[in-house]
Amino acid sequence: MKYKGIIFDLDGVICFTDHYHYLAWKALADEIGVYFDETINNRLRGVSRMASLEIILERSEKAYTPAEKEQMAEKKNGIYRKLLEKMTPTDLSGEVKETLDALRAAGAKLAIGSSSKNTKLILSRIGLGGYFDAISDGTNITHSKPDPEVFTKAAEFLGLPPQDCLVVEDALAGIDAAVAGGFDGAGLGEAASHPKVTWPLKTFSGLMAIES
Ligand code: B16
Ligand code: MG
Repeated sequence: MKYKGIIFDLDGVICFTDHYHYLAWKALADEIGVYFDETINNRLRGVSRMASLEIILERSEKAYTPAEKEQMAEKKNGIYRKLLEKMTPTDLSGEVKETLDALRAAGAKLAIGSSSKNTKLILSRIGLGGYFDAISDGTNITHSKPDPEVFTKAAEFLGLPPQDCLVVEDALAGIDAAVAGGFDGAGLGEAASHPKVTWPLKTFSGLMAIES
């Protein structure tokens, strides 16, 4: 086995909560009269909740106080969490589950490295509560991607140095974070085209080819 540990991003890699993020931000943006679309939403991948709000407010003519911003972020999170209630274990694809099981059977330790503060809720909705050997998420970091903290912590929780771990990401900011932390990175979606990605992937199960 090439890597002793594999650290997976959540949104856009293990499951597809990105559309729910979009719907929740769109509802907030419409309410405050700010233009927002799927292209702007792409810039929010892997970016923390408050940093995402700042990106949305780039198009706002009105300036908001920190307290108002907190309120807006909380409102978005309420809408988002309501949407997460729709998720069930059928939202975990067979391809993802079978690949995770096969990587574990081959001896790899598996961790989550996600910016989301809703990570544990999402994992339990899709039937993966308790599945991972370690979880590093938005609740244990002070700097979000492209800072490597979320992955450095995940490796620490696994008891492995970064050079023994692979990071799997869908966001450009996520691959930047992996590189900054000294990790090899596997990229899905737009992250596959990052100039510094170690392994560009077409599908999640493509991970098996790296590991064999
Ligand atoms: P929350 P990831 C990220 O998840 C999302 O891609 C990003 O859009 C979101 O703003 C961020 O989590 C924070 O999420 O509001 O639930 O704390 O891709 O790092 O798994
Ligand atoms: Mg992601």
